[in-house]
Amino acid sequence: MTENKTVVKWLDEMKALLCPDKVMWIDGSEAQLEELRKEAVSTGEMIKLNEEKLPGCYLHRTKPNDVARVEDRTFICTKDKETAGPTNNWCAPDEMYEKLYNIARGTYKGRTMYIIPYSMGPVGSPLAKIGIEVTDSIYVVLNMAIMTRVGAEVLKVLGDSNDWVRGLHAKCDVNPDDRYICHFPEDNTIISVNSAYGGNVLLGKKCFALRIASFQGWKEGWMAEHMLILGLQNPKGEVKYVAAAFPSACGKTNLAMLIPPEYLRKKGYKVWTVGDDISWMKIGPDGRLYAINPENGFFGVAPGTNAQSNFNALESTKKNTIFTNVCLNLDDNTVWWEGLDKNPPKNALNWKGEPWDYTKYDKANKVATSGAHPNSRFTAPAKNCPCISDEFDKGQGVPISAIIFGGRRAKCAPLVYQSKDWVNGVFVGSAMASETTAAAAGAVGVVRRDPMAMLPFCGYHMGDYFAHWLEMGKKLGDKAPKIFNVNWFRTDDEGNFVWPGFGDNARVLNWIIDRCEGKADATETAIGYVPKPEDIDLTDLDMDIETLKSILKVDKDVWEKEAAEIEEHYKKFGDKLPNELREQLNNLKNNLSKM
Ligand code: OXD
Ligand code: MN
Repeated sequence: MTENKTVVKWLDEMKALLCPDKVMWIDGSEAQLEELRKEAVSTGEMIKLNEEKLPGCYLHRTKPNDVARVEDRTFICTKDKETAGPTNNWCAPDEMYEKLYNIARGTYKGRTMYIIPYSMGPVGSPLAKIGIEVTDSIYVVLNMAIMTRVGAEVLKVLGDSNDWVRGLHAKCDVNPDDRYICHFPEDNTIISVNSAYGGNVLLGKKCFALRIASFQGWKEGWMAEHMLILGLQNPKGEVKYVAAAFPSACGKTNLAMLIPPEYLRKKGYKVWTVGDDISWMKIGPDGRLYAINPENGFFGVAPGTNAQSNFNALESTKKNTIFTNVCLNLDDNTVWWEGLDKNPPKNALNWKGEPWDYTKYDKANKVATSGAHPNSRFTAPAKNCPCISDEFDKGQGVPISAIIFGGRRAKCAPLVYQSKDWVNGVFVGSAMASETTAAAAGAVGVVRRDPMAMLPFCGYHMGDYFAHWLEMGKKLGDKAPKIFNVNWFRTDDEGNFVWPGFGDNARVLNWIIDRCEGKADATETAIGYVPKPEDIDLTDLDMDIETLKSILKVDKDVWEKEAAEIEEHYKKFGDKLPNELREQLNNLKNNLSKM
């Protein structure tokens, strides 16, 4: 399909290494994808679901040992260990190539090598980048065909260029002891072996669009971030765009597809989704920051998704979707997951494909007793989403007015606050943290620092990453987006969430946009600008202003402890920590001492 010499050479090397029986270029045509779906059904790799209720939908089950991303087996292999920094696993490239090639050698024997040319971002967009993934998995091909733009067009855009990311995926025998997800940012190369689970094998997503792309952005002067992008439309029909970074499992997909409460909808407010997980941002010709979603679909967590929590996500999964590790309802050949509705199927197979008895479900032991795996997923085309933005497919990107950070903090961060300026905002992002919940393994309430929600995804030294953020701020000057922090998860003395969250988060988004436009007032506090309580609209909400005040409060003792923890967190970065951030921490401590 191409005469690009760099592509041909690498593919020759891959064929010699992997020894496939057959080679197939993925051209992106519906006819070819349909053949592959049929083949996957015939071998049992996928199950065709009820064509009337879920047209074009399939179920796939991974091995029980292969159900999530594996951070402890994820490596950044740069020549110098220092380049990868203290937050990444590192191995010397030569050593890792040798190890991985030994693992992958000959493992495509008896299999087909699928070659997937794909674009991250609309094909031909000035913000897009190209990758080629080879894989021995039809599941990977079909997921990539949803999550990225795949096909011959991509190679036309690539032409003779060497600016493309090499991706080798080999299932091997899905042995967790030999599972590695490795990135060679200096060679634009990704190698993933012994897994067949989404986040480890759909190499366009976390591997390329975050780990490799963050490195590229650092070198080339742009940003690859773990952020949703949404447009908030006001009653005049104007749309303002925000990008928001939250750690995994803090509701990015829900915020991206939010439906405002009825009274705001009636006034004409609406949210348009541009992306739910990743944002690539570049300074545009007018000096503002423009963002695209490099993906073409949603790889969302199924459990908890329902018509109330996220109507738009649920709608997105109703056709042409691949479900992974959910529960199969044998009565009508549809799917189910915990939190979908209150009617678990009576005649069903669980995520492992075993007969499932819903009465035995035990919240304390979900993996063993649930119908769907807690990390089960849907891979749904973005164009299925009822609120997908008109801008989604346009390559020029959307201008970002505000950047929002956030996490789960029971007592610390207020519902929302605005940083004092860009540098202060970078400080807020660098100190971002989330508390573990009962849903995650390990102790409850443990604070995990996750700067800019990039801890598992930053492809280089995080000290350099903070410096890059500061550098971008200098370039943007007064055109820089305003930076905010939100916390939907403040709890009362009984441990109940105070803020209703979900659609009501639109009330907070409105304040954020008003601040960007200089239309709302605020109170300056030690940490930044906090809303005047009367500026958060509580119409139709069962909440009084005193309760709202309680979650806008900045508590001196809590924040002094927080500042001490940030100081500890900063030690990791050694002398790569930018001085500006050290100063910011000192300012915070000073401000608190005056409280
Ligand atoms: C994801 C994640 O899967 O952040 O998007 O873990
Ligand atoms: Mn994510």
